[in-house]
Amino acid sequence: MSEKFSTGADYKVRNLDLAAQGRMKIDWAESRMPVLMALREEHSARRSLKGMRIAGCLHVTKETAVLIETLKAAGAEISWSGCNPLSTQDEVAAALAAAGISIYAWHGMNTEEFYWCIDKTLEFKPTLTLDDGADLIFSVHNRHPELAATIVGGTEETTTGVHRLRAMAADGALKYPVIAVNDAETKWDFDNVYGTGQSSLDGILRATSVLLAGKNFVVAGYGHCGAGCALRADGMGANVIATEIKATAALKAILNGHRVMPMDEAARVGDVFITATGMKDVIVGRHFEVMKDGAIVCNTGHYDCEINLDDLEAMASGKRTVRTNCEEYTLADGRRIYVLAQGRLVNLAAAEGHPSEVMDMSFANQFLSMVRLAREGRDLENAVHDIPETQDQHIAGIKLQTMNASLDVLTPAQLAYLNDYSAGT
Ligand code: 9W1
Repeated sequence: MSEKFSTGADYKVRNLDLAAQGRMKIDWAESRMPVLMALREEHSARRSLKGMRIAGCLHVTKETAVLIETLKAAGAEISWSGCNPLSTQDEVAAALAAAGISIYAWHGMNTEEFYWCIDKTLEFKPTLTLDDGADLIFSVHNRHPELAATIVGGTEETTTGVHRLRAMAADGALKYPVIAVNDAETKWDFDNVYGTGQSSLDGILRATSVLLAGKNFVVAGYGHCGAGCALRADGMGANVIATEIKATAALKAILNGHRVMPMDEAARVGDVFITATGMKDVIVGRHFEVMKDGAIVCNTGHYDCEINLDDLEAMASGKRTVRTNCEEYTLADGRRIYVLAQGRLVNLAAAEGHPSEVMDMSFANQFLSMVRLAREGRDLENAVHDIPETQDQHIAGIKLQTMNASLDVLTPAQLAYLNDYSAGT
């Protein structure tokens, strides 16, 4: 890899010449993130984050750029790094550096560089931390504990991060309050169902260009992500089959019009398989043994362990890349099986992650949590705090407004009826 970088007093990115391209992508995302843009207008007038220094560690994407520039517009100073070595979009990082944001991020960095970038963002002694995976919070606690005293609070974007922070809080080890952005309904529900649903189908289509109508589309795991994939595949005319280990989830799949069967049966009839379980070894050798010629297999669940590719490699007599993100395995009897994105997350590797419209609500939660911490972080316990239900309704309400949808409002008489316990029902 080329070791050329663009560096300045307070940034390090791959190539500053990409800034114009990056700005175009940010403009595109802005036009599709109306909630964040409405919050930008409101809070830039109020300077709600004036005096705050925010260190952020989150995927450097066009959507994150809209969040960063909204935080800045509200008066905060920013220092940013990427939270995943492969998710950084170098052109977006360049555009942010060119706009005067302190940013340390480039695609393909190694672990040592990753921590170097985090440490650079901590140099200005942040008052707030914004995390995706809790690396900033852990870096403060484990390597720079002296910084905790002046940190008012932090936020965390992911399920895994929130889980670990709750464990930390339970041990009394958490040194400042953290808001669990993940647990907002306008975050996880929409990310998992609509974000993963669309982007996974997008990844499958980009990698294969197959017709989904009339195909047997097997979804392993009917949780939120699986249900989102099933919803979209169904909408494109596929016959959806779900596999499950949990009775209530399987029942939902059936009542949503899908079939349910064990993977041992589904393997024989499926045309396209997608795993969304969070468990390893969901599709293994005995399933590949009975699959139809031309079957397509991919994953949108937990990293790359849901499909056992070692089994497939051992069975295959040949393997070649036939399209971008599409590998053909030929078995001894001549059947061909196609694996997308080497079993890694197909929505990230073969498509572009969640659409901007979905990230709009996740990041509106991040933004409003930063504003809340700036205002009342000093009064919050050193614990993991939930997003208030009113914030979910506020964000969903702005989103609806931007979609020209309005709600009905209960009349006083209806409200009284709701609370009336004097008469029977
Ligand atoms: N997050 N802006 C890859 C994304 C990696 C990634 C990851 C997203 C966004 C799931 C966040 C190749 C964006 C991100 C584009 C991309 C995520 C991991 C977003 C979806 C989550 C481990 N997790 N996400 N857009 N990479 O879409 O910030 O394209």
